[in-house]
Amino acid sequence: MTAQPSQWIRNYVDGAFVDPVPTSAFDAVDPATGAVYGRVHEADEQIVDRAVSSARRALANGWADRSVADRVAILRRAADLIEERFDDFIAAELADTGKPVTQARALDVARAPMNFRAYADIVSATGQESYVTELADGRRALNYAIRKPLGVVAIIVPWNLPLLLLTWKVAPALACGNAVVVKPSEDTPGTASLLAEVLEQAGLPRGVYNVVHGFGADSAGQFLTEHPGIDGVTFTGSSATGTHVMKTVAPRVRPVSLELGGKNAAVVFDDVDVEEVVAGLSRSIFTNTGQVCLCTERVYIQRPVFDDVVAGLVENAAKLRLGAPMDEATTTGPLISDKHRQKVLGYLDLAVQEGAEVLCGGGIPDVGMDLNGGSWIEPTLWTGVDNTDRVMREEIFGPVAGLVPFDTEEEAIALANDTDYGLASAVWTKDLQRGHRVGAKMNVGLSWVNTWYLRDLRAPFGGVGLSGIGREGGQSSLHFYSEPTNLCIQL
Ligand code: NAD
Ligand code: 6OD
Repeated sequence: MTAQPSQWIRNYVDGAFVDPVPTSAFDAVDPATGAVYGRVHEADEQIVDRAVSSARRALANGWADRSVADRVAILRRAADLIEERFDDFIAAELADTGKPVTQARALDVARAPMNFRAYADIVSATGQESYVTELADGRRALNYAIRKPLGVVAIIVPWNLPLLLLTWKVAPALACGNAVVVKPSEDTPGTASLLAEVLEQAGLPRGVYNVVHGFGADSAGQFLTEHPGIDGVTFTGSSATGTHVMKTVAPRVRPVSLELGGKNAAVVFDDVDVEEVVAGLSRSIFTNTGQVCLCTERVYIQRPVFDDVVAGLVENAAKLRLGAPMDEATTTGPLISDKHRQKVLGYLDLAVQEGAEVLCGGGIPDVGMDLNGGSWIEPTLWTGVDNTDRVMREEIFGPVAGLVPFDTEEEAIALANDTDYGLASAVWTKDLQRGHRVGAKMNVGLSWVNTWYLRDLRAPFGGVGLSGIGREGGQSSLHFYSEPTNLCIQL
């Protein structure tokens, strides 16, 4: 028997929450305890269709033609309102993810108003291309581009940084005058519905923001991407699903932005301050329990400092505090679900079969009676692995990393680039010339030097290879979420 919901998480269509249908619903589970805390109304084909139609109507009713100043005012109000309801967003994010409150405050929820304000600033400050054309026969023309919204944009996001990644797409889409239908992950539905309340209060016209809940195949995700009323799809998630989404929209030749998985490398040269680097690497391996697409899962360390860096990482892993999300001392939460834990545990077993030496972790921790029903996993580090091992080639998406020694700069570059993915990398060195040189040779969308996950929202963000297609962020987002029309006026 299904647990009685203490809370309904509802679809939001045409400016109103849809009354839930108990027979068409699934459990919302708190991954820190494994307890069901609510029920989510799964959108059927009809609800998705109504959401897309209402988005189209909202465009026709004038949203697409509103001035930039009008749209920006709404984005700024939304940012203020998220801050006013900060604790509600924290509570929803923690219920869905079990992540530590300290992280949710500093990263996940903090980034939501930042995303809205950043795109309010970017769209306000952006002009249009224009050229005065002079032909050989003496004629002159003024060529300029006007940017129109794409139209109805489907936004599909994953569970790891739910609100951050949702607002990262919703803000530029609205800034450019689109109407959106968002499909959050089935594992983290809460904040997308809460955002609907905020956007309504901020004055967003009905139909401009719609939320449909559900799964991928044979559910809301598929209904949305197959819908003929969609003018573009922006997707963040796994490379396998991204490929599928791309195929689904291909027959209708719609723009697709894909932000996908990673198997990110860090390269540590022997001139570093070991303590500093160990702190940086510990962040890049273990943040959000390794469930950030940018997290490091492969670490290449120059031989003279190999033992010291490895020892420091193991020492830091032992200091991580797994615990209740609301406990201020907790550093590390659970994995998102037991399903995902089974996948990660499979890789922990595989690493041993592949000959890895397990330096720490490798299994399920005891986190105490109240929490043992959650999907907890031990932070795990390996040596004795190399790039031929599956655990060094496939994205695991957990708090794990393989540590490998190298001798020369060329070898390090080759090892880091020996992957089908290409999202992010981090190079650690005191030699800034080497930092520029090696950083530029990383075959990734985002190459950090002496830092990790330091973001400027104006910069292009995305990946190469299996890590995605296209860029979002700053002007790249404005390009994706709008279509230019070139007006050519003979003078
Ligand atoms: P996922 O691909 O399983 O799901 C992502 C979203 O797609 C979910 O909302 C899901 O319901 C939906 N979906 C699944 N099948 C679908 C289908 N057939 N049609 C339409 N929608 C469908 O990914 P996940 O497990 O939720 O997230 C983890 C993955 O996301 C990791 O690979 C991670 O690296 C990646 N990720 C990438 C970035 C980035 O910016 N590059 C950011 C965060 C996460
Ligand atoms: O910080 C961001 O803008 C961003 N898109 C982060 C993606 C993280 C992946 O898990």
